[in-house]
Parts: sequence; C-alpha cells; structure tokens
Amino acid sequence: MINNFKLGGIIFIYLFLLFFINGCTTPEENAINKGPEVYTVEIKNMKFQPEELTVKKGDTVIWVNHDIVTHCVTEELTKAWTSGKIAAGGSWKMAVENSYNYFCAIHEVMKGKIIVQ
Ligand SMILES: [Cu+2]
Repeated sequence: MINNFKLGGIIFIYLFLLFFINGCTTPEENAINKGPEVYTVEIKNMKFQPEELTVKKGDTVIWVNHDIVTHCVTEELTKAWTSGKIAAGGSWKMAVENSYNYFCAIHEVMKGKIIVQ
C-alpha cells in the first residue's frame, strides 16, 4: 500500500513537471521572452547577403564587410542615415525601427532591403 502511494506521488510530480515545462511555454511566448534579436548581413563579393532581411522592430542588424574594399550602408530614398565608411574587415550595426531600402553609396549597384514585420 505504502509503495503504491509513493509511486502515485512520483507519477503526480512527474506529470506536474511535464505540464509545467511543456504547458507554460508556447512558441509565441518564447518569441516574446527572447527580446530583440541580432541579425548579420554579410557584405561579400560586392553584394549584401542576404539582400532582403525580415526582422522585428527593435532588432539589431550588423553589417560585416568581408570584401577587400570599403563599403557603406546608406538609406536609399532620402539618405536618412548612413554607416559612413566600413573598411575592409569592419562592421557596423543599427537597431531597426522601420523598413528600409538601403544601398552602398560608394558602389551604387549594391542594394539591400530590411523589412520590419
Ligand atoms: Cu560598396
């Protein structure tokens, strides 16, 4: 009798923990709890990679220049912001609040896009 009682208690605790661990964290809550995320855009072979990046408001994007020439990251429409020169091997980061089309003002064919969801 006492053994069955103990076993029942252990099973109850096990089920309780299982529910607590699995039941209380939905994927949506995980996304909220994680807070702002950091994304990297590689500048490589005269291209922004990925060219198009979807983030959430407040996320940070880091551009890393892997080329052997200087690049920059500049808002395309009104030049509202710019990284200034990012030397070879350098990087620049920005917290993103809005969707932007951007380009490299030094090599105007280099274009990228950030979409805030
Ligand atoms: Cu460039």
